[in-house]
Amino acid sequence: MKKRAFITGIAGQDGSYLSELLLEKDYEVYGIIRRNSTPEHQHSRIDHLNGKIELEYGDLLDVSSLERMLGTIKPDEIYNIGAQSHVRISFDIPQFTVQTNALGVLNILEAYKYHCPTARFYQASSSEMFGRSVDEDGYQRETTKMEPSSPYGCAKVFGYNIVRHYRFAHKLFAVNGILFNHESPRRGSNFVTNKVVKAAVEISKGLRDKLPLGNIDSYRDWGHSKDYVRAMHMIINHTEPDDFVCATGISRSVGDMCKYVFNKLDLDYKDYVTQDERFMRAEELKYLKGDATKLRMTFDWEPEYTFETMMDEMIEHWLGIYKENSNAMVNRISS
Ligand code: G4F
Repeated sequence: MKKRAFITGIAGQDGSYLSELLLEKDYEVYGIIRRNSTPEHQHSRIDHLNGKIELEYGDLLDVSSLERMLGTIKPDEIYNIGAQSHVRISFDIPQFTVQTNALGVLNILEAYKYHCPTARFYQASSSEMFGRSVDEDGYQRETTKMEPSSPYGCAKVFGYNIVRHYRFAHKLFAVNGILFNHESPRRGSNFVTNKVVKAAVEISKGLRDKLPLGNIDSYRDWGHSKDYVRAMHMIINHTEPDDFVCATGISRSVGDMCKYVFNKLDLDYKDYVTQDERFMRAEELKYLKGDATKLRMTFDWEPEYTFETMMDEMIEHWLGIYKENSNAMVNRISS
């Protein structure tokens, strides 16, 4: 019989790549999408999977929808990757963020415990949980103390801990993947990589002349979402339930990333990037760099993309969009 996977956040960047991976592995794939007033934008990342995956309306805050889905589907694997995933926006909507990213995890764990306790459960935990705490060697790893510094990070710490609690208290196969930043052409264009690539391409086409950003001196460890969903599948299929960091181990500043992208388009980012208070954070994490030794040693996991091949793919994506439609989505200010 085919394995069944249930994915929250299926319409997002990771949900779409994960669905593709699981379909390749011959899974039946189910997922929930949240009701949205502009449904045509909601499926854009999974339109190509139409007819291959099963979608229903649901929400991490709507326990009845979770119970109905888990009770009827009886999945073998549950991937909880739905969230309010934007760190800066979590300062604007802290209560919604905490409800979804913390209480939402508890809601789905309860439905899992009651309706399909023999399934395996993956929780999308985040490097934001470490916050301002960095080990002496400059890395963050599974043993690093957690000192989150955003409503998003605080909520993710709750999610991480409640998953571990359900593992130990109720003997459930519930695990955390602690993922550092991961990007792709499917990344929302209000996250910094895709915001920069989209704007740089627009500038190269003469469609705009400035790119307002927040802090360009912060460092991030950027990998590719496709590599990271492979890690999710390995983690949930381990011989025993455990938690793993997933990262490249290489950190670059936002400014370095801008330099790479603009150079590729024969531009100098310093001529276009401005600093805008709107995109600064009440508390910034200056330096994130992950140590994924445990993941690499346990599963032989290695990223297939480098920073350069990933950014090149994103640049090609936006160049392709503007080739097709020279006025596509210009000048939308994003967070
Ligand atoms: O792309 P970002 O918004 O990602 P951030 O905040 O690091 O969070 C992402 O990665 C986390 C894993 O570590 C996930 F848990 C989370 O869900 C999300 O996927 O910002 C990256 C850096 C930050 O330092 C930010 O301050 O870029 C800086 N930045 C500078 N200007 C900007 C901007 N970020 C955004 N979004 N927009 C700007 O204009």
